[in-house]
Amino acid sequence: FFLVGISLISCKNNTSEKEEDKDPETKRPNIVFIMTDDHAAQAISAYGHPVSKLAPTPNIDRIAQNGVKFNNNFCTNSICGPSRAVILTGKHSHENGFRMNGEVFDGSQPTLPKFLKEVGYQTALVGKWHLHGLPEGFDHWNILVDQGNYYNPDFIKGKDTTRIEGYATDIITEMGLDWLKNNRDEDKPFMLMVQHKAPHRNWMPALRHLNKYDSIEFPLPDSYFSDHEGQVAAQQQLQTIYEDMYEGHDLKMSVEKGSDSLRHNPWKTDFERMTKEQRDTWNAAYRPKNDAFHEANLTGKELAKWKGQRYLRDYLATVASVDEGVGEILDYLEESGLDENTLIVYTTDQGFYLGEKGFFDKRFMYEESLAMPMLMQLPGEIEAGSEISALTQNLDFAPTFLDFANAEIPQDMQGKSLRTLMNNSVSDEDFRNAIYYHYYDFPAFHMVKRHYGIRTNRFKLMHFYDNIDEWELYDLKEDPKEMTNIYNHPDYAEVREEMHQSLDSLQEEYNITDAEFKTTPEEKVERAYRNFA
Ligand code: SGN
Ligand code: CA
Repeated sequence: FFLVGISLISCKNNTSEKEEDKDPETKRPNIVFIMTDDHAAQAISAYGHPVSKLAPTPNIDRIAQNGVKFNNNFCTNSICGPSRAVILTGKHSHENGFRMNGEVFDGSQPTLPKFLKEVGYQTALVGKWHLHGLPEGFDHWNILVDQGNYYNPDFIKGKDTTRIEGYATDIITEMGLDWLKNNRDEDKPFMLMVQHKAPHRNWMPALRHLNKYDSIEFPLPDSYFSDHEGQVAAQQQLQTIYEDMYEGHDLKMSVEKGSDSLRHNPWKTDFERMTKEQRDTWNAAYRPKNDAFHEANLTGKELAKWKGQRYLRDYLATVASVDEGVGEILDYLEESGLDENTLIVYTTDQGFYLGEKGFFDKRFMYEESLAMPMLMQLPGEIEAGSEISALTQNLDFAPTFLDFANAEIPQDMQGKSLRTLMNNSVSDEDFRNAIYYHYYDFPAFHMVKRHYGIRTNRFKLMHFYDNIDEWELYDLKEDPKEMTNIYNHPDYAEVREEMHQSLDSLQEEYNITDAEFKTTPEEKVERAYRNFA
């Protein structure tokens, strides 16, 4: 038995990657990873939210129909750069070193694309990167400068920065397709990452979609005018649609009737970089809507609701281009037969608010920003139309992809392969008891306080700290919208104790030391300056 074991192991080791991939039985799957920026689950019709029913995403939904929908997938730190760093490393922010936007990712550390290359995969990345520094571990990359712009964005490829005329979502889709069709080595399995800017702020739709949702009244959430009772950090944020959005830049409101000049618009470049033709088409679409707004003379809550409507219409119109792009990629994968052996993933870097609690943006550990939509398909491995309710995280992408590539999953990765869930060898309940979260980016845009916490299937405990010391506890079964903080409720004293214990043990498991909770006054000043200068 011992000898047989040895020979099996050595046989496996001697098999070269190419041999393995020549046999259709053992051929490792390709990976097409499509990630948007700030795409709320409420805006993906596969997730069934009322808003998405009025603005469906039929192509993104195809992935759920062909494969699996994860219903409890969460980020570890609800902000762009950190989420991307977690995806690349399979490690929490304190381990991969990228805690806040604006930091520089240490590209020399081991990452998913590097591990995949080692086992013979070809790796490519197009679109948003936002980790500062240049990508490492990719055979091919072409990335947006910083956050990227919707119109005529600048891309960095090697040493060159080039402005490409057109609409960012369409350009990035095209770049992904071009690589698939013309640039890859057909003898190797590959991972292609297609990473959109949309639907990130300031939600500028494509010219063909400027009027797409004008006739639709989207439902605003019940909590739109929340006063955040019992939620001190929420009372002090700056991400309330009707208080903090810039009327020009974000809401595209004009200064007066008949004018195309925008109200408050601090980042002029988003509009100034449009060509005259683009701008004319844009103005022709927005002028009548803005004129009607001026005529209506809205104030108070009516004005606040109008702003929510304008936001949702623009946001969902930017999603429309994403959905079309996903459709084009799926069509190509199907026509070429590649879909038979390609793990196709749709996700976004974190959740987002569509007016819940009055908010836009993300950052908070409340459900809307914590949740990350995640859909995957791979025929033969993933049952079509299935759903998984296990507690999963962006931490799990890297181990999952390495597992599919038959590569070793490094011991120090903190995520877990989701393959066991997809082949039903582990039940949803047994996969993970609780997820850990930690957000650090304060002071910064939107002024959401630093906080950390855990979420189980039923409860959520969070602690806001730094220049505040506030605990919140929610019973997600009784109060899924997290309106009532029950941290001090006597009926929940026992739950609170248990949650504290789980939090402590999870922090120990993830190697979290006291240093994680400290900020120096210099760091605070430096960050505040960097964000608001
Ligand atoms: C920009 C946005 C913010 C947003 C951050 C982070 N302002 O600064 O609203 O929170 O990005 O977003 S904008 O007016 O410049 O768009 S993230 O997705 O990159 O984390
Ligand atoms: Ca984001």
